[in-house]
Amino acid sequence: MPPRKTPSKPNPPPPSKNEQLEAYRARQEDTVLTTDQGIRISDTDNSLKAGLRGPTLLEDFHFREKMTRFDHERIPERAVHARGAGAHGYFQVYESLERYTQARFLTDPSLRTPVFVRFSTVGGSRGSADTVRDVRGFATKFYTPEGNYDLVGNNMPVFFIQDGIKFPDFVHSVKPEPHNEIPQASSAHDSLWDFVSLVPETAHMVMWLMSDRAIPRGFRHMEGFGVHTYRLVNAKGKATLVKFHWKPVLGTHSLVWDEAQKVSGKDPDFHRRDLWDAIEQGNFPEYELGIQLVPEGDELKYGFDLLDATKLLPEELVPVQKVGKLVLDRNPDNFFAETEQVAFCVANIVPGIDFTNDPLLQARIFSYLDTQLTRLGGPNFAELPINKPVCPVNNHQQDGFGRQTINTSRANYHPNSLGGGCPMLADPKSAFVHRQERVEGHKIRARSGSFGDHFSQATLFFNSLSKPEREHLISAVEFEVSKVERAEIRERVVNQILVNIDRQMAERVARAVGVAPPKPPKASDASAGKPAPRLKASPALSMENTPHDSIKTRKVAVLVADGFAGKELSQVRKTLEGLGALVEIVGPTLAPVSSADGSKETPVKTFQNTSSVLFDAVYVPGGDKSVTALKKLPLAVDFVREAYVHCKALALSGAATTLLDAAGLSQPMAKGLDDSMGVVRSARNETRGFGQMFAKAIAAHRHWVREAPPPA
Ligand code: HDD
Repeated sequence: MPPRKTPSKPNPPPPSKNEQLEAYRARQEDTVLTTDQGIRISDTDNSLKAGLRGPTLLEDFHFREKMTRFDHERIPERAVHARGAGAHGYFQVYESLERYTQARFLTDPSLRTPVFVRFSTVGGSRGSADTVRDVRGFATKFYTPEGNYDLVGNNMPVFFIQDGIKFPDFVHSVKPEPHNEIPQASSAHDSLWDFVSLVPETAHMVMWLMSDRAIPRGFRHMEGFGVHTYRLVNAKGKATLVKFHWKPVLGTHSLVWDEAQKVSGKDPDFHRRDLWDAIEQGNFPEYELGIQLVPEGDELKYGFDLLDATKLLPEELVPVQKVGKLVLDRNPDNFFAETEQVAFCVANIVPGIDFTNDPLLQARIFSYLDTQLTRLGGPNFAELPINKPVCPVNNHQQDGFGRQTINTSRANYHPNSLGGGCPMLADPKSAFVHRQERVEGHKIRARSGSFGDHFSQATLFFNSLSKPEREHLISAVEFEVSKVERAEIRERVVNQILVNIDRQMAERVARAVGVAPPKPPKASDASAGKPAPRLKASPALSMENTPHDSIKTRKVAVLVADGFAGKELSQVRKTLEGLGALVEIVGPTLAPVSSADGSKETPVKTFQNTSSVLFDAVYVPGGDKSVTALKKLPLAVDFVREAYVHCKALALSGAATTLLDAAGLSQPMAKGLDDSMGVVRSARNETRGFGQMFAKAIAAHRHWVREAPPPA
């Protein structure tokens, strides 16, 4: 029988991802302990021995199974992005994008496509801290009715290198050094800066890495980018170039470096916990999908090559259109089964989306499946519940380690007549068909001249930052490069890279890291050949220009001891909670504290077990007795001082205003800083307008003006 071309009956509608996962969930309530083979076990605390004090017997299959399973519990961690946290959710497009793409999840506004998202740091190992200076991964698996689509992006829109063949070199340089495996999860060391100083195409991404984007407040407060230029392809085969963005509804916010370093010790799970808690509390993180569309053929129209992943497409040149929403509404049931075993792959695309010839993307198309063969122990990892598509999977790929599916057909080849020609070839209209593209050229190992400008966009990024953001970036470069032991590398960073981005920055860094300042420019300098910029600045690149209008889910610490102003606290709390903030009482111990008017509050944290770096804002209600007690507690005074130094919103009323003295802050305050700088004070224990003013200060996120030297 000749193979039939199209199936006679349509595929049944796919189950939801959650329904599909339900079939795999093993609930252990009211169960009895068994071996892997189902044999009931009545003692798992004593091994089988020859005599009470005798040796353990080989015959003890329960001991051997328990031990051997434990011995093999670990799998290789990801070569990069080893540390991460995941969540389930859904994506829904606002309006059909059928003009541009035939992908169902982008054309059917009634469809809620299930997703699994994994956020990550890049360089650190699985147990490293969350708030290190690093790029963050933002990988999304869409379980679409047409198969899995993975958008494997980062929280920065560009990358370190232009051609994937340099990925192993770059990653080796940023990872801990090979002789002593130091430093963990940090780019502040010789080998990374050695690489950077020798590979100028890294310049733009290094600026992003040194910016506050590399220390996000949380996964819920960062943008995501597909980085590469992809193609959308509509049903007629017409293609449009596209750049993908994720815009967090809460705005894009960062920590400050001193704070980030302290959080690494106080709560290494800071970002993971923040994501988990938000979802458990029903505060579902939301991001809008943005697209920038460019007609095919315009790859070179903007003064750089859209195939070059070290370049971004400024939003001022091509606006980002918001086309749909991603909502993360369910935590995983099991970290290993879901977050650790999820396998993202840039090659997983669906009809309606296609690749471009970006050489970084082309390498990625190979690398992900390849690495997963080792990490997940063989080729059947797509059958793991978290990776399994919700649509039917039928092919002749069988066998291999860990095969789950029991294929019942006698025919495992194509074409066949024994299996009635099944699985049959799909109608090209519903199949993924690579878009035809004319390619012509010499076989050549070289880089296109259109990839040649490495500094213009590094400068554009630097110039687009607000002054405080720029100052933070310069301090970050000073910090990192000062950690480089070899003077010749520090010198090369200044003279080969930084000076081509911004001369003043290079001069400042040179001073800070003890190398000679850059020489005056010569006509032959790389910067001298920089094309004239189309834009002097791209305001969209500054985090200051993202939403700062909400205090939703912001964490506010309320510092109390016996005798606090109870009525005031409850009114301020009502205002803050009404606006969506999360208020936590911090006291000397976990024992209830009494207010001056007799009401009670039970602290959920103590000065010993928490710290201001774990909160967005700090409020100290009045009450003479309470404030006198707090002043005697160095940890409480530090709480206020650190919140001030990290530019967080502070609210102090009544006697609490004197805490500024105790924290050594009265001088800068007296020298011209006032309520508009995020320190909201009220001489009396009054609440009218006070909570509202405090909320406004929290929504501003940080009050950088406090970083400036106090006015003379
Ligand atoms: Fe990659 C993981 C993002 C370039 C090779 N990458 C990985 C993850 C993210 C990214 C988010 C973690 C996915 C997860 O949570 O499991 N990678 C990027 C971005 C890049 C990029 C945005 C540039 C635009 N990556 C890149 C190149 C290569 C790789 C050029 C190799 C040629 N990436 C890998 C990998 C990883 C990976 C080694 C490690 C674990 C994995 O894939 O599954 O294959």
